[in-house]
Amino acid sequence: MTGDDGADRASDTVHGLPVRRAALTPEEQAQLLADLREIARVAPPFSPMTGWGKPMSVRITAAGRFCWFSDRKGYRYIEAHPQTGAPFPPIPALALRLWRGFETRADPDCCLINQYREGARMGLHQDRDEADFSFPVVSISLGDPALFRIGGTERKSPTRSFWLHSGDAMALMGESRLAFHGIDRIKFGESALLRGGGRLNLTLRRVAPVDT
Ligand code: MD6
Ligand code: FE
Repeated sequence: MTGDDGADRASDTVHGLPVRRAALTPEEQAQLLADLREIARVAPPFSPMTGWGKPMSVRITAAGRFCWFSDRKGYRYIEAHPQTGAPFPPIPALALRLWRGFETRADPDCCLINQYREGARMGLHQDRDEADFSFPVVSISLGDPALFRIGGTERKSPTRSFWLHSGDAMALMGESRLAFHGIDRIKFGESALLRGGGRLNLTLRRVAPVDT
């Protein structure tokens, strides 16, 4: 049965996407947050430039081998922090556990960390710079609720949206792996997890091909 919010309780899907509500307990969310604070200490978040030369409203950093990066030359994955030149820290164990609930062939080699402060959003985009689209992109939300918009594989395809809450895990995989998606807005200050409000989103991916 599908309700007004697009949720199908029997199979845990929302608008056809696998969504695991409250995949992390409040204690696990606090642990993951502590892990992310340590990552941000050694790999400080930065605001990549958009194609139009304007900084993104979201700040990003990463764990794992790769981090997504964008400047006037375009976007790509990098293996060293743009300011410190250091490699990125290892992916937190709790994040790997959630990934393995969606994909067991190989672990991710990139955990992108997006930081939303008041007014931050993310425009409609596709994630298509990875080598093998048979691997999912797994998303983990922490902090304030976010209105996630999902469309089809063309920018003009119709879109639908639903709220992601702290502790939710979700994946773009199969049919939806190359769907356009974005974050319309954040209910700033609603969650007590982050002091001062805001949202953190982790997206786990496999950037490099898996050796067979
Ligand atoms: C966000 N998420 O939730 C942005 N990408 O802040 C994404 O861009 C995303 O949630 C690929 C797969 C799942 C996602
Ligand atoms: Fe994305």
